[in-house]
Parts: sequence; C-alpha cells; structure tokens
Amino acid sequence: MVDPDFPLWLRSTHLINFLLMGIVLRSGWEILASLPRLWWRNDCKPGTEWLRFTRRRLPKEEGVYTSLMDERSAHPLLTLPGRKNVGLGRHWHGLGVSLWLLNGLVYVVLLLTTGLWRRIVPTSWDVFGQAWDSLVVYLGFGVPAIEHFQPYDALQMLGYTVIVFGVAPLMILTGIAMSPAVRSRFPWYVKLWGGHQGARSVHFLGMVVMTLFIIMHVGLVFLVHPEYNLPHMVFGVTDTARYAQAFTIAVATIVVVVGLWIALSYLTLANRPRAHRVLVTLTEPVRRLALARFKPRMGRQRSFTEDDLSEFHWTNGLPPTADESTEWLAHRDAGFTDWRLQLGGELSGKTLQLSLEDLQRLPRTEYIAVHTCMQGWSATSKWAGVSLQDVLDLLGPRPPAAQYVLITSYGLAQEMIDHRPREPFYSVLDLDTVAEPETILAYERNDRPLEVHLGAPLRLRVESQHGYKMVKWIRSIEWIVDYADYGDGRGGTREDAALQAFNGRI
Ligand SMILES: Nc1nc2c(c(=O)[nH]1)N[C@H]1C(S)=C(S)[C@@H](COP(=O)(O)O)O[C@H]1N2
Ligand SMILES: [Mo]
Repeated sequence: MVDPDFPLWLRSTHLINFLLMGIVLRSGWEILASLPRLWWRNDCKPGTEWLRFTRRRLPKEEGVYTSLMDERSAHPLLTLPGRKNVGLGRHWHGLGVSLWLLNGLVYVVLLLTTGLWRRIVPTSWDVFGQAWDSLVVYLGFGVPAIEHFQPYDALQMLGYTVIVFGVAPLMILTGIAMSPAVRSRFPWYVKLWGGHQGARSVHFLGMVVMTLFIIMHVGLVFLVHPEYNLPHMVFGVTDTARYAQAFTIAVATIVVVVGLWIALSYLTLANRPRAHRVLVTLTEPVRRLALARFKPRMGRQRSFTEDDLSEFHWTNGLPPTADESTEWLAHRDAGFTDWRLQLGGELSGKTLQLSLEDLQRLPRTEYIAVHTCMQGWSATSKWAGVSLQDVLDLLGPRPPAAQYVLITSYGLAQEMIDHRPREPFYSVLDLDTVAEPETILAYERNDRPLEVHLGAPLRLRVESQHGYKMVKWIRSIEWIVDYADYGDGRGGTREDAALQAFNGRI
C-alpha cells in the first residue's frame, strides 16, 4: 500500500467540520423541539403529522391552542441551547451553518484542486460490487482486509460521496427553501420541495442520515483498522507504531469537542441577553450579505393559487381577554364599528383615527401566500388589505428622522423573558420591509373578514418575514426614530421574549 497523503488542510477542515456539525445539529434539534411535529401537508392540520416527538394531542378546533403551547423543553445536554430557546437556537443554527459552509467550501475546493477527490468519489461502476462485498463482510461482523482501503474502501467512498455531494447540498437547498425571504422572491422554488413542510421534512430526513453517518463513521474509525485510521487522522501518515499516541489524542479531542458543544449550551443559558448580543453581532453581517438581495418580486404573479389554500390555520397568540383589553372586547362585541386605528404620533406631529371603512376605501392589495411561523408550521391563505405604505402616506411625507415603523396590539405578549409581567405585543419594521408592496394591513382572509383569533379587525401581513413580525389585533402604527427605546429594545415582542432576530427573513 502506498503511503496515503492526509495533508494538514484535510485534517483540520475535518476537525472543524466535526465541531460545527455538532453546533448545527444540536441547534437544529432545538428548532425542532419548538414544534415537535412533521408534516407533508402544508396546512399542518392536526392529526396529519407523519411524525411527532410529543404525546400532546392537537385540538382539531382552531383558535384554542397556540404553537407556543406546543413547544417542548429540550435538555441542554442534547440541544443548543436547550430549555425552549428557539430564538437563540436559530441564531446558533445561522452561525453554525455559515461557518460550516465556509469550511465546507474550503474543503471541497482543496479536494478538487489537489486531486484528492479521486479517493472519495468513485470513478468506476465496480465500486458498487466492491461496496456490496464490504457490506457483506461487515454484516458478518468481519472487517475487510487493509488492502481494500486505498485509503478508503468502496463502501466508504460511496458513503462520503453521498454525504459530501448529496446530503450536504440537500440540507443547504432545503434549508434555503424555508426562508421567507427566498419564498417571497422565488415561490416556485418552495413548491418544488412540496412546500414549506416538504422542505422541512426532507431537511429532517437529511439530518437523520447525517446523524447516523456521523455515528457510524466515528464508530468505524475506531473499529476497523484503527491502527491505520487514527495515525492518518492525527499525524497525517501511516505510522502504526504511534497508534497509542494517536488514539489518546483522538479520544481527548472528541471529549474536548463534545465538552465544548455542551459548554456552549450552558454559556448561552447563563446569560441569554448577552448570548443574543454576541450571536447577533456575529450573524448580522452574513444575514445582510445573503438576504439583502432577496426582495419580494413585485407584481402579483404568484405560484400559489386557490388550490393551495389551507384547510387549517394554526394560531399563535390567543385573542385579548378581559384582563388584557376590555376595549378590544367591547369593539369585538360591537362588530368593530367603533374601532379606530391610531395612526401617527409624535414624529408625524399628528394622530389620525381610521375606521375599518376608511381603510377599505384605500386601494386594495390581495394575494395568496404562505404564512410560516419561526417554529416551523405553515398555512396558505388569500390575504386582502391595504398596503402599509399607503396608510403611512396619509400622514404626509416620512419625517426625516423616521427609520422604523412601530406597530402595537391590543393583545399582550404570550410570555416574556424570565416570566416578567406580560407587555403589549409590538413589532418594528425597517424601511425596506415597510416599502414592500406586499407588506399590508390585512382585514380579510379567504374572502371573509379576518377571524377573531387571527387578528380581527386588522393585522399585519409581511410577505418576506416569519409570522412573529405580524402583529394581530392592531392598535396603533407610528413612525419612530429607533427601536432601542421600546420594550427591551430588540424591535419586537418575540425578539424580546424569544431573543429572535430583528429581521425575520430567515
Ligand atoms: N398580538 C399578537 N400578534 C401576534 C402574536 C401574538 O402572540 N400576539 N404572535 C405572532 C406569531 S409568533 C405568529 S406565528 C403569528 C401567528 O398568526 P396566526 O395566529 O394568525 O396564525 O402571529 C404573530 N402576531
Ligand atoms: Mo410565530
């Protein structure tokens, strides 16, 4: 056997990949725990899950159960960070994936330019026959002779090729398909995957394959000719004499990496606002770079049609109760005839009171679109309302200092960080989002007045973002200079309470 080459770049990208895969997988499990069910159907109708990780039964009725109630608390030993922190889990996922992509790119480019790809990508059909022979040996609890490893045997080659050039790209493609920014720009692409739930389920299956691969791969390194594998991995050369040393270093490295995975969970949980600050600082540039170009496509050529309309629509946030807003309850009981939208404020120098009829007299925008919650469920509806920009224009030109729009609700937050008293639900949009023609104040869904549990009489609908930005039971809308002065200063209730990103485009 010729001495195979395991250059330093190969060994280090491999180690970095191991560290990052742990971050990506564990934060992915955190996201899954926030809605522990999987569907192929895009309306996520109760009882139609193909897999669930919870014993809870879903009520068939709409508007009595929220997705937040369905969230499961995962142990920080298992997920990143654990304990119902989907917002932080999503930040970790974003950071992990960004670094993993970068590392993967370096690996693949070097693999191709050095010619080492020939070792893992089979170039002859014989590989299948040889892989089968290896498999038969393994199934008999045997080990193929060392001569078969050049340095990888046929089965390994197939495995690596499928993972590196099949499953990894699949994870990237399905991950992208779950971003509302991408969906609002290329709706057909999401449909290609069978919709949001198709992409989500395939992403999950890819994760299972990845996880099994990692377990088998690490297991086999230690079980099949470890006296070759471990010195290759650690020192880069065939040196069976240094096996014991390589073994110790490999095991110690694994222990350190696993320890680091767990430490990241506990470090995050120890001070969640700090973790949020650090993660936002690290992920925001990537977010800007990747998503700035995804503007929703203007015009109304949509890929979603009446045939896609959902039977069921999940709820997140129940209508205001008597201790939240007697005012809203009175409006509801009176059919919202006296309800008025408070438009404007300090910065505009005036406040307008707009009735539902006033709003309905403005130009109407209607489109069929998918709503996705950051927890993972989706529903397709026909939304109708008035463009937020048109409504803001009633106040006159944008005040020069105004950089954001603040939208408040009659309803309170479902929960606050650290069980603080619940504050009125609010959300802040930036100028780009406000200007999108599909950012609307919706008063109708599926040709009927907006349902009470979905935000009656008026709710926000932002096509390019996840649901948490879309305030239900709107009370007021105004221009503001900076969102730092409101709530905890993160730009929204779910940002404050779940430490989710300000911009919900991914
Ligand atoms: N007032 C208010 N608006 C809210 C919420 C809430 O709890 N209160 N939840 C948000 C979240 S997280 C989502 S996903 C959507 C859910 O909208 P739906 O209940 O109409 O499906 O509403 C958003 N708007
Ligand atoms: Mo949500």
